[in-house]
Amino acid sequence: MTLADHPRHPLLFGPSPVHPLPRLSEALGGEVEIWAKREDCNSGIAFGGNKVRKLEYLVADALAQGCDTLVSIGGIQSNHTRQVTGVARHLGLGCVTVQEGWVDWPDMNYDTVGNIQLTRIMGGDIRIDPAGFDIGIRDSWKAALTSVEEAGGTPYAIPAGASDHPLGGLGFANWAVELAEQEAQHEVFFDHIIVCTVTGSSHAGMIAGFALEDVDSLPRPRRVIGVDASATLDKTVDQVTRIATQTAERIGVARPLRDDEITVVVGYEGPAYGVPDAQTIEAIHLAARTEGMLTDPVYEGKSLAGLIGMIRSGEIAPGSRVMYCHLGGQAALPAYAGAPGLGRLGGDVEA
Ligand code: 5PA
Repeated sequence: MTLADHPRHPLLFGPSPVHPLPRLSEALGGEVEIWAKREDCNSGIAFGGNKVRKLEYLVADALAQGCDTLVSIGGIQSNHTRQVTGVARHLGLGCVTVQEGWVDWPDMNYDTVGNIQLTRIMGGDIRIDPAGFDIGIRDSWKAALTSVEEAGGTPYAIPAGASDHPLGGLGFANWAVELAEQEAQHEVFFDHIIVCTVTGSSHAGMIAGFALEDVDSLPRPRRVIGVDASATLDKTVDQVTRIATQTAERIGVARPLRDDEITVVVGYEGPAYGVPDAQTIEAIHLAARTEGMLTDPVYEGKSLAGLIGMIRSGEIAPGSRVMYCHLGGQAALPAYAGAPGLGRLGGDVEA
């Protein structure tokens, strides 16, 4: 089977935009050319984001099965559950989302603004659960699925981040194919791809998608670098490896993946999932103040910190051309308004 054999229900505007970030590149020494591919503005549904891209494949399956309610899980400020709820509304389906206490964050508005506010506006059936951060399968999610059945509905099960699902990697395998087309249009080649990784299927899908490329036809080797923002590294690496392998098989990659195709870097995850540190804030400020490109303190601020750190350390060598995959997430920013540098005055970390 190939990627094109999998039914896809279109939810995006089309290919997500790509563009250079010349002032950010300049601020980091001007020797590495940085571009962004913008999943944060990929769709008109609920502000878009990486999950809408993944859901193109999952909802095609849900509709084919005749399901009437999407059931998923995330934290209180989950971007994923906001996007699942938006997609359900767009399709005229019901939606139940379990929202756990993944982050112990002291903002008094944490559980009313941002993603959860948007999910409530869309009329989502939100089930709050106090359990802490875990990307695995949870009993509360199984209970939500059962409750839909008991009420006479037909649920479609979407795990955290739409990742640990047979079709979870397809959206970002398609991202890799789309990027190669955009490279041809712009006559450029990206030797580094930077992506935030937590539940793993954005990163894993790309690995599988790029594994379809004929390496000998590329001008230079391509490295896909996942920047961990889970702070539970072993679980994320395990999940990325598993989903990349399954997805590669599913789309017809005719060889096992090599170890060097699966790279997760650490050091940018901050003190815990959902908690920024000084490098996260500095990264958010730098992209915002050089390019007007906004990022959040849970995911993209951390992958951006990774990009900045690897350019400064020389791990991404002068002469490289980098594609920063912006996966969305800005809707969480109001929930962090009490943090110095993210709303409250002070906390400026100048580059
Ligand atoms: C998320 C995830 P993966 O989960 O595919 O690894 O992507 C990480 C990621 N950037 C990166 C943004 C903006 C994200 O929202 N978010 C989760 C959520 O519940 O929102 C799945 C964790």
